[in-house]
Amino acid sequence: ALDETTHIFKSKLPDIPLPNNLLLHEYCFLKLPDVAHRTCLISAARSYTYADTHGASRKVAAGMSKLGIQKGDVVMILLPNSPEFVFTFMALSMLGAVATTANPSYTAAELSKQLAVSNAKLVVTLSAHVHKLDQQAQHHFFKVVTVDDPPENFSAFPEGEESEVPEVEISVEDTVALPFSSGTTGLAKGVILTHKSLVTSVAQQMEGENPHMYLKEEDVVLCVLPLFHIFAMHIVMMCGMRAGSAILLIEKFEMRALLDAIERHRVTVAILVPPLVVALTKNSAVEEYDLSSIRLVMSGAAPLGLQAEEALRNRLPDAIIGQGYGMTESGPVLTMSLGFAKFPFPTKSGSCGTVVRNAEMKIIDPLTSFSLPRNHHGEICVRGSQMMKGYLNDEKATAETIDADGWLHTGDIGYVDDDDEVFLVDRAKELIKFKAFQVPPAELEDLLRSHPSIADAAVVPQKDDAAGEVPVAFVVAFDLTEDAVKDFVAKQVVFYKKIHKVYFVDAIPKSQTGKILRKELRAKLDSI
Ligand code: AYL
Repeated sequence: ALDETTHIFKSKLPDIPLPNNLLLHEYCFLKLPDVAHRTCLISAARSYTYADTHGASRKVAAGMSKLGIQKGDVVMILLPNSPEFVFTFMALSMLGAVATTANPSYTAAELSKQLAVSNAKLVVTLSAHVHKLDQQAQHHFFKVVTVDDPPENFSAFPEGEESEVPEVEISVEDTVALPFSSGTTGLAKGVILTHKSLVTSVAQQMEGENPHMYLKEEDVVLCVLPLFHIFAMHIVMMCGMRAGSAILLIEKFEMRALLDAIERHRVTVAILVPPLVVALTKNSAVEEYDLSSIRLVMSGAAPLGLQAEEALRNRLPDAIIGQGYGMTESGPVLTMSLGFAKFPFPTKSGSCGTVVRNAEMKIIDPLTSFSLPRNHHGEICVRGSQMMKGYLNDEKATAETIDADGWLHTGDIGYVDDDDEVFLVDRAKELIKFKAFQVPPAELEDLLRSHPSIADAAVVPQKDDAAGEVPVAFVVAFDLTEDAVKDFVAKQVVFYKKIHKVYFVDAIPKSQTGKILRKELRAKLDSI
């Protein structure tokens, strides 16, 4: 049966009309008239109703407009989980401007790259981070505002009057978010997500007679994962607001504080990554708290071990537990557990869910590119209007990811079983995932090669119990110690990109076209 026939997989749920004529902020605030006085955001300092959140977003939109932010301008949001993150994001959507989000733990070098590539005009941040924003770097000028008291020579978070929000003509094809991702190969690139792609993606979860992911107004959704990453940005902020749920913003992860917040605010929906699932099952403090309010747990963004999944079921016997599988470029959700649906379907442990509605999925043979039937392993491809438009200013990388027929190639290896459930088995792309954080090997290789005593380098993942994977380096060097190599990298990157082990070699194995033979290096690691 392995011929050219196209085996296309669809959701078990019927396609629906998509509301993707709406702009993202209009869609996220669609329930405003009904839920105006319900809680939207809960932060340590205070809570905001939907009316408060909408009003504050409009005031920020007016303020940013006065600062000169116009349609199409890119603004970097460099904030921890906070109400101001949400206000700024929604304000940018209202202005037809673009939010590029970054990790506040990034180093100055990492930030200046993203600022330059995205051509950001403004950074919204905390005073603690302004020292990392080098306005001279790469000859790229941008303004900085802080949401707390600004240090000398910096400005405060702009707020105008709601009546001052300018009238802007915005198309659903315009970019609204520009998260960065390295995709299947190379350096981090700006991922162009339009109003249409994100509205489609939220609608794929939230709409229809049987929504694929059923959230209610009464739900309290945990936001402990960072909003700067597409996972929480999409499923917690956008889906949570569309549903009219309350969103509990956790600024900084600390186990006891988290457990206390879950208990105190009666969290019903917990969106997690695998290391947090493991923490919830292994940490003995968990037993001291009442977590019985949790009705749904979703894990995503990295592989969840079967043992961790089972242990969580034992810990929370009444909760629905399942996974979502996404990729920044795919807008982001590809599959989600149908156990989360309003009228749920039975699901199996280890499954990443079923492809979302109004989308197509196929599994292709990596060598022949022919599509494969059920139960055969191959590269997962997806197609639908939720996908990114492409990478910013990078036609080559875009063409390598989205083919001429509109299929997005994920670089993930998996299969679809007899019940339409998708299982991931491997990652064929370069990307390393430390916990659920992206580590692009190409970036670390460039950095290593910039060292005067390093002639060549390759970075690959090594399996790790705590982090899933950690980056390790093979280097061709003279007169260097392992610690010197590690320190050189550690000083210039965020904590999760640090090199954990260095192997000195005579040469990096490469193909005739000069591509690093990563499989060979990974096999070498397995034999060490
Ligand atoms: P990025 N299991 C295993 N690997 C996963 C899973 C999963 N459930 N989800 C994502 N990955 C890996 O761009 C996979 O290799 O987005 C994928 O190509 O940082 C890569 O992570 C993409 O990494 C959701 C559910 C968003 C998940 C996401 C994931 C966003 C991670 C929305 O509802």
